[in-house]
Amino acid sequence: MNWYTEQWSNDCKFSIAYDKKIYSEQSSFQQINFYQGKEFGTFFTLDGLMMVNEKDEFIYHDMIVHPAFATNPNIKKVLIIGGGDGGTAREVLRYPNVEEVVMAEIDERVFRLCQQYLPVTARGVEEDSRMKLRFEDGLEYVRNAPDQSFDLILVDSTDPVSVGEGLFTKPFYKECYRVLNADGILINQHESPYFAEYAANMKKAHTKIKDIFPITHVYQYHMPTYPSGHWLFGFASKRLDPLKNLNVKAWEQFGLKTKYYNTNLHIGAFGLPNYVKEALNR
Ligand code: AAT
Repeated sequence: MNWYTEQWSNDCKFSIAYDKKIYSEQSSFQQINFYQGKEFGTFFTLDGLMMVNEKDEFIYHDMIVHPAFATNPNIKKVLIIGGGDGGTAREVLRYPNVEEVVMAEIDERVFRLCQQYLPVTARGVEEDSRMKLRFEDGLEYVRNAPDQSFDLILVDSTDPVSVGEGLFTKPFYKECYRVLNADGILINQHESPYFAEYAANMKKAHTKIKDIFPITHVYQYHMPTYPSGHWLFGFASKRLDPLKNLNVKAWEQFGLKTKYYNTNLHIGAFGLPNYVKEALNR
């Protein structure tokens, strides 16, 4: 039996049995590996960390996309930063009102390999005429984007090491604020409260975002293959509040069938455990 093993903390490891290592490449940015196993199907890792697998990707991709659309059902222009597997774009493109989706992904190889090996997330994304693919650093992309040019920014990024580091900095969040319009929403990959290293990243991100956006929240979901299984997204905006402005009727009118998200869960997801509230000073 072959085992893919990931170090979750100094003293804790997580393993998945796999039948085949499908592909391996060192791109200009990171080590990309694809595996195939029985429990999670096909999965890929970047620099030895789980990114996406066929079995639990619906949880992450539902939760990064739908809470923002249930808060503002009129979102038309979306910027995805990272998200090279295509899963976030796939969910955004289900909304008929969306007119334009820019995906700024630093590593084109991730996208091309997912088109080949992970069609569950990548299929059909490039073919949608609303999609604009930009293979460049997300930080550079927002620096060069005009003021108030997006309704929604989704930061679907790796952890803040190597290429993902710039996406957890104050200058980046400031640029996001500038390029969002008055009803703009920023959702960001917000790490995890449980293991110390991830909790430190979570705290750093929240402190910086709180200094820039008037409305900030953190919401949780259960991600079986990410360290500890307890993972977070940040919600930041200029005006809209994900609880006060939640528009259940409008979201239900979209008629989307989702496997994880629903509007009751939306409300619950923003209720954080006490130790997380404390760590975030909320
Ligand atoms: N949809 C869930 C998958 C990911 S992958 C995150 C993507 O972010 C990768 O394709 C990576 O190449 C891209 N990325 C990293 N840094 C940058 C950057 N500076 N600009 C643009 N794209 C970037 C998220 C997994 C989350 C894992 C949590 N443990």
